[in-house]
Amino acid sequence: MWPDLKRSRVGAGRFRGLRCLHTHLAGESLTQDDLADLALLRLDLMAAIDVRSDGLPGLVRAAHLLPVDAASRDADKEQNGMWVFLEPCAPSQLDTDFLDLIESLEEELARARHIRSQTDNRDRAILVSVTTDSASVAEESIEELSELARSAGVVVLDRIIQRRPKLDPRSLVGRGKLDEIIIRSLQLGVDVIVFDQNLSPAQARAINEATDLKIIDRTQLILDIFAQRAQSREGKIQVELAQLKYMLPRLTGSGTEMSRLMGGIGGRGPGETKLEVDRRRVRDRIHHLERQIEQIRTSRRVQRTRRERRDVPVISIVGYTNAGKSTLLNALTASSVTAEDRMFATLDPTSRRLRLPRDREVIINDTVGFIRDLPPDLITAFRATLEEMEGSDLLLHLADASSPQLEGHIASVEKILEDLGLASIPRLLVFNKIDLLSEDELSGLRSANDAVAVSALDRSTLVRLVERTGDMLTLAMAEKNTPVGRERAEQTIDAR
Ligand SMILES: Nc1nc2c(ncn2[C@@H]2O[C@H](COP(=O)(O)OP(=O)(O)OP(=O)(O)O)[C@@H](O)[C@H]2O)c(=O)[nH]1
Ligand SMILES: [Mg+2]
Repeated sequence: MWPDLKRSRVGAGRFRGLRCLHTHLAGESLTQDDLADLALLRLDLMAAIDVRSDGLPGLVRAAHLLPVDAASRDADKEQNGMWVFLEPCAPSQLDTDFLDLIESLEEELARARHIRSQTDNRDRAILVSVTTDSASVAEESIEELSELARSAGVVVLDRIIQRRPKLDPRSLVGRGKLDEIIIRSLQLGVDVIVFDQNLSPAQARAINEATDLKIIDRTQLILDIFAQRAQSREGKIQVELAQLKYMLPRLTGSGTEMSRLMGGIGGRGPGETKLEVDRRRVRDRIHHLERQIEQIRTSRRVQRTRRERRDVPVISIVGYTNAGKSTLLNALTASSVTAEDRMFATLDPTSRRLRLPRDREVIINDTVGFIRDLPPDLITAFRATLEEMEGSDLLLHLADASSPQLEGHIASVEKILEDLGLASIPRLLVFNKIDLLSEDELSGLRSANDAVAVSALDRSTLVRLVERTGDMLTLAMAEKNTPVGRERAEQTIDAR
């Protein structure tokens, strides 16, 4: 049994300062367990001395870890690059100066770290997805996770997919696999292990006990992106609330363990000092934030009523994250809202005025992007923002037609709209990014759906969209007023 080694020297770019010396009775070489301990505990050295049948010492077999530098890391994806075996020899012939050896290895380790921290201080991660489904489902899912990681500013060094008949309730992946993942992480020098599946508080705890590395799950990664993007006071309140709610049930330990749970990426959790207080203070903070959000909701409701009274129709562009919503808003209104090739670029939605044909003025909203399995805490926290969509007269559901996951994205968005009680608002499906499609793909898309196809990067493709939007709006507004109004509107449109 290993005694509790505490966290001494861990993370300092050094080995543990301990050598493990033990005996083997059957003359076997270092076992897989020996090597796993060497790696997991970051020991200086693991040595086994054979005990001969006459009781005298036989050969000494020893191994130590090898600092892996960036160059050899990619070239050598196998695990055997991790440790080095010393030539087995009799104890009397051991003439290695271990102190010397370890010191030079540590120097190399420190140098590698130094180089990397000077050139790139982004967090480096391994992504892990555990699935009971087919490998292709997991493959798609981990692809999206890696997009999320990239958007969070994390460098992905490796992806591991594990298929098992059922998820392990204790550690999700099972103990053996977990060791393998941790060793792989140490070998690559990663800072974070990101799980594609959400970890229960108990699983997060069990995994955290097994390693000193930072562990986060998909929800935390999404929360982290939101935390990075939040600009407005309102956005910040909403993100902090979501983070606190997610973390509250996970707050059990104290000290280092807790700050590790709280850390987020690059330490951007909801303020570590704020959190190194007890659960009661966290709960107080949650109540405080919830009250603030209530106030925001009330004042927004007032604004909305005022707007409705002025009778300016409202259109919201909704859709999966990165579909091109902000780009479309820019194209329609000649604005310059931030649009980037990363997920959740928009967190604080913008409204713009748009003049439709026949001089009709409308308000058009950009909105926060949706994603499959949006964390419930996030939905609750962002209610004030999401409610903005409630007052819309028309939703433009923008979908990235160039994505291989198009169908899945559309279904996710429709489900979320349903959950938010927005399914009854008239909705127009708009396919975006058609500039990336071939002629065949495009005509397939057109014939299969009663939808408009555009490229938000090319304003000339927007004519049809503006027309359809105007028509649907006319219908929607007429319906809002009287059935007769609707009939008349329909006739006008038909006549045209
Ligand atoms: N090729 C092509 N790229 C597009 C088109 N529309 C948008 N993009 C690109 O898609 C990326 C995402 O666009 P955004 O407008 O930020 O997407 P969004 O839906 O607002 O995304 P979030 O705010 O992150 O949810 C950007 O890199 C855009 O340049 C298009 O029609 N064609
Ligand atoms: Mg956007």
